Amino acid sequence: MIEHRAQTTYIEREYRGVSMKRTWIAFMFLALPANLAFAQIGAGALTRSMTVTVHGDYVAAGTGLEGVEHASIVIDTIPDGADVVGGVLYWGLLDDESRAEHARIRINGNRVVGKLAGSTGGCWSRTRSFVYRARLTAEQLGRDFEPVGEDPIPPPPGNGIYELSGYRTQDPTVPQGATLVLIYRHESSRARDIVFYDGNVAPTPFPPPPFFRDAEVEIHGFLAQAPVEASSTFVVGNGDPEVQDLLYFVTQNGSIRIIGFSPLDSSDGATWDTETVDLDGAVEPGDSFGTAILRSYSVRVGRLFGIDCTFWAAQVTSVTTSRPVDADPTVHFEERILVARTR
Ligand SMILES: [Ca+2]
Ligand SMILES: [Ca+2]
Repeated sequence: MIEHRAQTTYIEREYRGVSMKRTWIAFMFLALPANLAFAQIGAGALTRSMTVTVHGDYVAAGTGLEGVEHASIVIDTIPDGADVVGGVLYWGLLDDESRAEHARIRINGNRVVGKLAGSTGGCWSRTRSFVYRARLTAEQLGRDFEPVGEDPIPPPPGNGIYELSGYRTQDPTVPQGATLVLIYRHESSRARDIVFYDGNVAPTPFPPPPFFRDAEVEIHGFLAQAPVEASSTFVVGNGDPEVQDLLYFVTQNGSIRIIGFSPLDSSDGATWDTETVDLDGAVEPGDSFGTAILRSYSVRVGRLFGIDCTFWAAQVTSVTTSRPVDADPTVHFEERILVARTR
């Protein structure tokens, strides 16, 4: 969502982990007004938190959490015969300060305590945005799981409804949304490197129109094998359908794949987006990195200018690989953070 920032123009000095194209930095400085007020705001970073190599892939889906006491994430794209080996739940919120309750959420009634992945500036009169991460084993995800779909139903978890509740909703906390990423293994599937980056990137500085702002995250941790099948998922909070943006992926050799136009529109529900770009045939054999980019366009609001006040929580990427698969991928998910069944 866009936020008015009257009388203040922000230029960040610290932009760790992400970079803006130099040409646009130059344009921005040429366009700066003489009475510019400098303010330092943290823009944050996404860093690699996990790589899992399996005969399989990931699926991801999200939900908005703003204004509701509970919500559900529907997973319905796991292929028949696959087994879930574990998953990662991301959630984000706005607040004026860090609180222990931010780390708490329930999935299917089971209490989860997450870890802070990153925090940057906030929006909507809240000074901070927070992203939390919880790795969950298949056993943990399967407790009180409600399967849907055709018979025969595989052992839980899998395709079905994952209910979220128990997150802090009291003012001034504003929960934004959550995304569940499940890793599955399938005996007939090709091997894939599945790479998780998470943290918090907020491209909040306000260039005047017609300029835009790119936040970039370089994705490493994979080695592509022909014929390449790949995809990458953006997890972003606080997208406003009225303010334009672009999500795209640039491969090692410069091929570009774009997700529609203005995808940060809270299509998961207020106010969250989980958006996946298909990279089949774009990533080339032997590639070992690519760049995910979140572009925010300027918009005029009365006499002021702003960009969509989004915060980028995570990026999950899978690429077919020739690397050896993990002997036991389940170990990646054993963080012992699901506390108890509390239903
Ligand atoms: Ca938008
Ligand atoms: Ca969307």
